[in-house]
Amino acid sequence: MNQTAFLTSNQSSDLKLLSANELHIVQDLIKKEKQFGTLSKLTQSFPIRVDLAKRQCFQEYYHSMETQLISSGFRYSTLPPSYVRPVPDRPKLLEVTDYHNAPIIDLGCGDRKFIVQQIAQACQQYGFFQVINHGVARETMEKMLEVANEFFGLPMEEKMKLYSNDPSKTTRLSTSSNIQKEKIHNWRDYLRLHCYPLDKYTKEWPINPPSFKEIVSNYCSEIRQLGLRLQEAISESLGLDKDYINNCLGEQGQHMAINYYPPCPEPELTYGLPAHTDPNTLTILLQDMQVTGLQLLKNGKWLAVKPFPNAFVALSNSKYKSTWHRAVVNAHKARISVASFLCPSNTALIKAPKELIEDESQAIYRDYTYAEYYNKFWSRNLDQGHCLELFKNI
Ligand SMILES: O=C(O)CCC(=O)C(=O)O
Repeated sequence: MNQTAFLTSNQSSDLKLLSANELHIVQDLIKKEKQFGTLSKLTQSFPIRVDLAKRQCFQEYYHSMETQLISSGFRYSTLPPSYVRPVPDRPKLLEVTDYHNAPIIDLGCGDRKFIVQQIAQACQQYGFFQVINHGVARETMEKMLEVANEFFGLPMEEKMKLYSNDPSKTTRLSTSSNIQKEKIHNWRDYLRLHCYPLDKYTKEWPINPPSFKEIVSNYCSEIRQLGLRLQEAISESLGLDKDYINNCLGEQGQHMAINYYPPCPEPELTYGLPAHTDPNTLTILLQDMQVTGLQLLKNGKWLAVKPFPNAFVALSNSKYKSTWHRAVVNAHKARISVASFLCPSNTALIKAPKELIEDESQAIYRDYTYAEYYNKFWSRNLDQGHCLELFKNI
């Protein structure tokens, strides 16, 4: 039986309750049925309650728009085909074990030498570490996660005001990763903000929730202090002067991705974010305390990093490993993560410190400006291999 017949024969009285506009949306959805595999499930719920169906119709309607945000509150019962990964490229969740010895560094321990040693070890062996006693107030972290949740809970109309697929925009809400380039989408919506200098960018930021700007500005300032401190320690751990990295990267930019991964009907078929490395100096990740999702690659195996109370995950790039990481999704719960990225200034020339190589011919990568690297990164798919490979000396 086709959907129109199903609706008109069983639900004609209920459909009369819909306004002309709503009816139009329902009809439009029916026309789109072939495009959207979930519609049959949607229409099956019509006999239950027309108001529920109406709500779902609106949400599916928004989803059918060009933008495809998935934080609409609509609970899909199957994964839309454009999110389904081919079999060899699925997360194989049953094979993933916990990252038991994930390094945790106590920045408040008072022993600088020990901290620097631990950082050297973590960056060489793991490419990431967790930090505790990091100086960012617990309240700042909690409020950040709360306001992020509130933002993604806003009505679609409100969120859509910020929607853009243009990576050069300094404030934008988008979905998946690079929707214009990729073939298969990721189960994620994200709000991407430039955050430094704050007074240049906060005027573009969301005005809702009303507390957003204040809470997020505060969070960004505290994170920047932490990031610069970590880069000093990383510099020292490489045997360089503590200011070496901060000096050579110029007036560093700061970006933020507030990631929202809605409950996913079939988490084993897709990713929130597929395996990737980040295109910046340092990433400081605030994880949802309730829902795990971050996984890191170690010796060819994916390991899940459980959120550690009040800790941040720091992912480093350089002589040190640039860790492959990914985010998987949860069948029942939404997950939030907040990634803060410290980025070299656009004109900073990225090159191996001469203190670390005997002569220039040993440099594995050619020199490049950060602007060149960043543009290359966004011109490709997220999971297309490490962007740095393109800068290798031949
Ligand atoms: O959600 C996560 O745990 C990872 C986020 C991430 O990798 C990113 O935003 O680049």
